Amino acid sequence: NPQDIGKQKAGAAAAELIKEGMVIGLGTGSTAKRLIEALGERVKNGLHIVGAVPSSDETAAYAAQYNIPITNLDEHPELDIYIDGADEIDPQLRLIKGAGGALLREKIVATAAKRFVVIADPSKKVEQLGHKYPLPVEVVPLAVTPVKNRLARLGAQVAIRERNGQKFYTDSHNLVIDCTFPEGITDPTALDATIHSIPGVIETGLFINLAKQIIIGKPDGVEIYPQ
Ligand code: DER
Repeated sequence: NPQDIGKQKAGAAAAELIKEGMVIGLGTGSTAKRLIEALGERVKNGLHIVGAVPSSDETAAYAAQYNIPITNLDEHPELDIYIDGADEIDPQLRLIKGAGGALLREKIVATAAKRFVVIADPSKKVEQLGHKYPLPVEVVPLAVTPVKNRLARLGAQVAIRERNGQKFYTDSHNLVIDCTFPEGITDPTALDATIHSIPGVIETGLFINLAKQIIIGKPDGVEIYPQ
């Protein structure tokens, strides 16, 4: 379908940004998988990268299938580029991420990169964050109930994320509270700071002042901005 074609085109375009000898970071999700596939093709055709830091165990396993050399932030604390998808992208390039549950490691790896490029289909572009996707908040399990209650007091509709009827645990063995703000998020920066001030909160899915460029893939081509 057009969305999948768009993701594939955005992933392929992003793979072209990866140059010989780079150390890169790989995102998590279906669009990131399109990048990994395209990069795998280039590696097969002789591109040599020093290594890729994955943002999840899932991505590490997927990249290994394409013979992309895996490394870590101890070996390479500074990356040339990080490429990942997003759930929502606003006009100021602020993001909601974390539908795939990898938000903590994604934000760690994104922050380690000189350049964070987001790849997405047009459905991810929004005027205001919070209307299409909930905001994921990663929480230490022992604190999940008081944190859930405090997030509710901020006006969020809150739910502890489950997968197949079980509580979902992240790669880092934390829980995720999905926060829905029915009116949208008017001040993402303030909300991020408020949520981070709650003891037991590890990370939020608000990515502010991180993404440098966005590649939007459509069936008829890609647009990258800002140039
Ligand atoms: O969970 C995540 O952060 C993913 O990167 C998400 O933001 C995008 O996933 P998708 O490419 O499968 O839509």
